[in-house]
Amino acid sequence: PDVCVVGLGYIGLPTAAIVARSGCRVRGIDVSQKVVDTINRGEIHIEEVDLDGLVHAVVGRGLLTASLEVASADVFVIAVPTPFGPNHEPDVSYVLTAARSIAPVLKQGDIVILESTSPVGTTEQIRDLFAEMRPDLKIPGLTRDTPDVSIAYCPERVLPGRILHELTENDRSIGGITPRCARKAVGFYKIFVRGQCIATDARSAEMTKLVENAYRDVNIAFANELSIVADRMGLDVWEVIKLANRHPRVNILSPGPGVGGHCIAVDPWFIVASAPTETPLIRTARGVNDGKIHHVIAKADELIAAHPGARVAALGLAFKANIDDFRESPARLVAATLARKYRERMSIVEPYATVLPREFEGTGATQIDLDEALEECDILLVLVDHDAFRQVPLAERAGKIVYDTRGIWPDQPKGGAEVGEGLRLV
Ligand code: SAJ
Repeated sequence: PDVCVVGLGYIGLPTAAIVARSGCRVRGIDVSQKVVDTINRGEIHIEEVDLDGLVHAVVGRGLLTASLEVASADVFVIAVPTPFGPNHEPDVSYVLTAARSIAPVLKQGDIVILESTSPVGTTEQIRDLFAEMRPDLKIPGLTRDTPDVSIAYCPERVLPGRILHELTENDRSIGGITPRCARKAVGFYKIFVRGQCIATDARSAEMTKLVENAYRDVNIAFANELSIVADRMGLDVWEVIKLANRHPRVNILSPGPGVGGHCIAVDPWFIVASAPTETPLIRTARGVNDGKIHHVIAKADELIAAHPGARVAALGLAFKANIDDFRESPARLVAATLARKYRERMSIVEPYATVLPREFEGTGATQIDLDEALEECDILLVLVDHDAFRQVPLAERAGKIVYDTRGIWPDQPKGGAEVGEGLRLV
């Protein structure tokens, strides 16, 4: 089939490239001329392992082209952002705009699939929009006859840094507006997915995606709450979690400086918005994870203030390990808040950033490399568990004051709070 992927971001572009690799002709649509031009040159505007080579290859073979305009195709995949508003209410306007752009070119036999994380009911909104804009077509769910088009919801569940692998290997939940729609959409995913394609209804598939990320958020909140409790009780949370996880039915996740990224910290709110009074746990988990950021800021602030003149290195700005994605990153918020206060005393180590984000401008904080930090800084704040940090041997950090929010250095000696004596806070 000819495929049209609307939205060429972190999900749309890798999906477009993988579908093209399987031999389909793919037209990718984006609102940004710059993005369109970059892709048509065979280059990419986002960072993801091995994506550059793949895009270069499929553009070179003429299988993937990018454009500003939607055109006729057999399958349409919508992968545009669904942000939330000031009161955490989901904003599906990009999804509806994408659907509106598809409606005029829809023809009999076409399949339209929504992949964007969306509140329950959004796929039905697309159905209603098509019915309104195309009274000439038989729309599934609204006709007793065999419908002319198929409409389905299929969330992506790929992990940044492993997107190309997970796009083909993960199982997919594929929810049709009708069972026939689901079957048609499954047929499309089977072209490039090696994992199982499981057919369901659209509303269940929408909820499944939200539930997966809310599940993780709630579990990380448990770990983050434990870390604050352990801190208060003078216990090493990492030791306690390690031991508890020896129980065959316990698997506590890792505490950190908060939850970042564009999914786990966002999607739970979509469930809360649909059922505000029935979601005390999900809402509280969000509060715990956001609160952990401020706990880390307060604790780091206290530590730095207690050591006037000591030089501080913040290790990491990314939202998680080994990626160069700094959006919605707790580490970045912690480092920037401290940089505004401690200015020249603060240095930032981020091997995945060529320059510091804009909010560091004018703070006086500078970017240094890991070697310099280990030689020149007295206080090390571990904010991201990049492998490069994890691998620093004890000998190189023995005399440092360490605040290890990720638990990457369990062998760091606990000691007095004086510079040179060594101290490990968790
Ligand atoms: N984190 C912790 N402790 C942990 C695990 C994660 O503090 O034990 C933090 C990370 O440091 C990061 C945040 O949580 O700041 C999220 O990281 P992540 O690796 O858990 O997830 P994401 O946001 O990269 O991707 C998630 C994945 N969802 C699940 O694992 C249920 C991915 O499969 C989804 O496709 C993606 O969200 C998405 O797009 O929705």
